[in-house]
Amino acid sequence: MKSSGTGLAAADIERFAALLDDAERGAYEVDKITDEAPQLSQEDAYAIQRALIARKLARSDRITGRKMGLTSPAKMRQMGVDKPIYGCLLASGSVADGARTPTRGLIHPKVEAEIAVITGRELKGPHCSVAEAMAAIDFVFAAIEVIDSRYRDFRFDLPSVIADNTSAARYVIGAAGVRAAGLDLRHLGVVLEKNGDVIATSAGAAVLGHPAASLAALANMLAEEDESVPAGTLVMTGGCTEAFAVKAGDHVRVTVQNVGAAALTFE
Ligand code: OOG
Ligand code: MG
Repeated sequence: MKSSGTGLAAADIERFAALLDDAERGAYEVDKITDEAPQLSQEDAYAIQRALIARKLARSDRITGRKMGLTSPAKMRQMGVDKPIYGCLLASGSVADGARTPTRGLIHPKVEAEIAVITGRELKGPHCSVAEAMAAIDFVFAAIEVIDSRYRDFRFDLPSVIADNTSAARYVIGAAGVRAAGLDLRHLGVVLEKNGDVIATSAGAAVLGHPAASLAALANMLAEEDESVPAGTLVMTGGCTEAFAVKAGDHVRVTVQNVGAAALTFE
């Protein structure tokens, strides 16, 4: 039996979703899906991602927002993948600003400095422009994403990482955001610190030229699934810098100029 619109049998979609779900819950690495299914299309990959999310929702998890990934040159270069992707943020991954979070339960976590937004009106693709996306942003926050690929050695290709909910693991949204009106998101400086040392610097423009371009790209990609970005959606626009490995004891802080900061300690 084929599932509609994909080349993979429905049973295979479920099997790959279960493989990734189990790996995340058990905190162990697995071979990337394309090792077994080299022809995996992007469509198949998003079908696996949806099945993976459905498994989590069936255990009473909740979708808290969306995330974009591989939106900056630094990330694309680091991962050897050259196209933006999207995934879901889940309540189980939310960590309060300034809180401590265990590394136990993670495989090989890395942190990313991100700019997050909350939308004030619905955005619908496929022709959503950067200007429309900018006008739809109500609030802006500094954010940290903790990514944790379920794949061996954090190595993957585009379909495999899409299936794995774009390596999503945990995230921190700065406790205090600011209104977007009047902010020039392109030119905001972004500083990533680990244990008090600056380990990377960037600017909003690193994210597809403008963080709102990432939001527009999300709306345009979701249009392919007949979905929109509803008003009130939290969106992480993607790492502005490359990602950095972290271990227990590390303190991470992301500061976004004129916006605020987000911090997290691993234990
Ligand atoms: C994929 C997820 C990338 C980002 O912000 O670019 C991502 C990965 O690099 O593991 O979340
Ligand atoms: Mg990210």
